[in-house]
Amino acid sequence: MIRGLTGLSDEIVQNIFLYIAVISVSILVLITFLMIYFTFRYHRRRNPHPEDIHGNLWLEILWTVIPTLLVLSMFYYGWTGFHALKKVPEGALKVKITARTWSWLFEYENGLKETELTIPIEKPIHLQLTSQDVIHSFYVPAFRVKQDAVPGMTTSLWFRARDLGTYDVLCAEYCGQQHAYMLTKVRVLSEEEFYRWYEEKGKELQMKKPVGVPLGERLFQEKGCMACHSVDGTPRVGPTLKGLFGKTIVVMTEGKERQLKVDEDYLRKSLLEPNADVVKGFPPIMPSQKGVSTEEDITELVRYMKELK
Ligand code: HEC
Ligand SMILES: [Cu+2]
Repeated sequence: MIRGLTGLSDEIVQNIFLYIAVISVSILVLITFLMIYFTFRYHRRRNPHPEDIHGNLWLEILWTVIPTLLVLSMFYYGWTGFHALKKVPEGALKVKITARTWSWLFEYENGLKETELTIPIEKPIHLQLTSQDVIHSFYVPAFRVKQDAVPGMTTSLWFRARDLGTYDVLCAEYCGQQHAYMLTKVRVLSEEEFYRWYEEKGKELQMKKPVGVPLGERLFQEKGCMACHSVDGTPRVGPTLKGLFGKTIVVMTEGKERQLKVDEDYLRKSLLEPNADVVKGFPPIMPSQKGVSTEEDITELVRYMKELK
């Protein structure tokens, strides 16, 4: 058995990758060597009269059996490795991941919602993924894990971090214009530090008043609005929300152009039915908050946007 097959996901993937790479390279070297060797050995000058060979039983058995065994062994290690990656150890820390265009949301068992994944070292982490819109893929190269997030279903994944530090998270499934910027981090803390952080955040959550960042701004980040909207005037995929309230804008309503003055109702409608009035010059790609955000969250977001002077 390959070492580490029951251990960490990065070891499992690493070892199987190495195993397959070593076999592939050996075969490449062997075939290339034989090719060159035969070119000289059976050159026309040495073998002026070509000869037909009518079968060699042993040779044929060998070159059927050996590759079959090699390929089966790759399958065996791939299969058991896959199972090890799918079998979540007991006592794992559960985190739900929601992917959407173009950001990640991590939800802990105490209800805490974060846009970066913070985890304790050594502890197995059990991730359950889903998507709000299109297919995304959660990919952490440092841990050798990758799993699709598919709308309408839950997929799962586990891993364990062996070193402290911060690691990159990417989306590995092309999901539209800002796909390449669908980045975030995994922060690995010591167990003690992690639980301190976790409990502090949990307390803030219960007080319903996060310390530091105002609620509206926090929701704006948590719901991934900033993937498409800036609040400082720079245009992104969507219009900037700076100074939007009270402005007169041009929208397309059922294919017809019309002007309107941005009020509270319009802001609310923009969240719940983003495609009813599409801002002229922008694509109709904003995901609806219907069924995703609570009434209170919507109210808070609208209040936040009204104040973006
Ligand atoms: C995937 C990209 C994307 C995300 C995520 C997104 N939006 Fe949008 N949004 C757009 C685009 C594109 C438009 C312009 C087209 C339209 O009106 O549908 C828009 C329009 C708007 C408008 C109307 C703006 C105007 O100038 O009239 C508001 C308000 C708004 N979004 C708020 C939000 C909030 C709040 C969130 C987070 C809950 C959010 N958006 C998330 C892409 C996005
Ligand atoms: Cu994606």
